Amino acid sequence: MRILLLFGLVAVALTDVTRFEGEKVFRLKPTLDEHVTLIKDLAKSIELDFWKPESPELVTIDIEVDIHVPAIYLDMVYTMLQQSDMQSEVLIEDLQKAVDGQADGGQSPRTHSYTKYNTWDKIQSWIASMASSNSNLISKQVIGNTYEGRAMTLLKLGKKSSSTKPAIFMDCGIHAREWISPAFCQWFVKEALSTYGSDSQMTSLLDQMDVYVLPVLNIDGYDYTHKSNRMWRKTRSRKSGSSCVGADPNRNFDAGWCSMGASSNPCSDTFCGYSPESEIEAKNVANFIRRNKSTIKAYLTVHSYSQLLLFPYSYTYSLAADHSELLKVAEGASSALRSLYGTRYTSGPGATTIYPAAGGSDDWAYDLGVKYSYTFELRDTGRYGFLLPESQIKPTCEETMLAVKYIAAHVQKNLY
Ligand code: DDK
Ligand code: ZN
Ligand code: ZN
Repeated sequence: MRILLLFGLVAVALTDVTRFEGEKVFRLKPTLDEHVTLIKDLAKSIELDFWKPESPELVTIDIEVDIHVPAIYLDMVYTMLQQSDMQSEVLIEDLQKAVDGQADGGQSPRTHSYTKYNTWDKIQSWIASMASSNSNLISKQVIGNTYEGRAMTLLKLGKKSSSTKPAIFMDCGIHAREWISPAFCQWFVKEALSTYGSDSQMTSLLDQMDVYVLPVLNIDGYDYTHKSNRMWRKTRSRKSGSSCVGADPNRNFDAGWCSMGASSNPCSDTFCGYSPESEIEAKNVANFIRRNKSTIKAYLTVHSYSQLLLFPYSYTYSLAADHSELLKVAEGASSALRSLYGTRYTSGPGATTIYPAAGGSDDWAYDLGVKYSYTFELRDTGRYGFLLPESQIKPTCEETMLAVKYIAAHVQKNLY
């Protein structure tokens, strides 16, 4: 009997997948201080999943607030909305339907695909095969392991050279649920390899510079979103004394750490961690960039959603020393992006364009001396949010390529 019970528990643990039947995503528009207070109070009393901004502490007046509400709290939220005069709309009627609808091509393919959201296992073997098939243009190196022991493999793109070349560093998948981000890093690697030699800009970029690509930074979290909870954001680190798992890797870098727009509550989605670089994934990336700080000229980090191109600072309202150049390049990159499908991006410093957020990788890299430091928030603006349909992977990646190439061209122009 005990044995049976044990087997039962193990079986439940192995198949414990969070489902979202009947759950909704609302967009609230707080226009009064009372609205803001109401949202924050609600977040204290019930379990809400903040999509935008990513935690209740970041809610302010006159911004859009997208929240995912579990079915059991729907009545409560409707009542609250009726009693206040806050404007609101339902973005997603049934979250489980949206999750299921994200893969619009039927069953998941056996093989890796650039127009699907690949699992970590598929991405891992894709990394291995990319690195072994194009040895004149690509190599790989492990920069450390994740909390759960997965190897963080960095791809280095660029024509082989006997001397050290200046480089651009790009990571994707800092946040687990932002699936379009790793899809973009994979797309970038494919495009770089397949257009080298035919596209003059890509050829000159990879002749003169190296581009380091980390396809998934938060691998443990990404794997968890495929296997257990699609809406997970943080790492998967555990600490004795807390029942809550993980920290926000984009609040864990040593840049005004945990001072504003981050939470010291281990259960929060914007938990800054127990100390700067307490998350091994952040530490591994920071160590690599520190070691190569003299060659790394640009740092790009890819997130979703909101269609923003952000640059320092987010931990302070002060403008970066290079503000006007960073803004000019961001605006150029945004208009290059828009030229393809008309997708509109907003650019500006993080603190005023999205929200104050200390401990971000972009601010950290910038203060280390990496001047061209940018955070992308890819499609969309909330219709699907994190559940961007696979049919949008291709257009999103195509347009984002134009922005990344625009920034790279500017970096290249300013090398010597
Ligand atoms: O980490 C965040 O909350 C978003 C991406 Se989901 C970016 C915030 C601005 C850049 C942080 N330095
Ligand atoms: Zn993110
Ligand atoms: Zn985001």
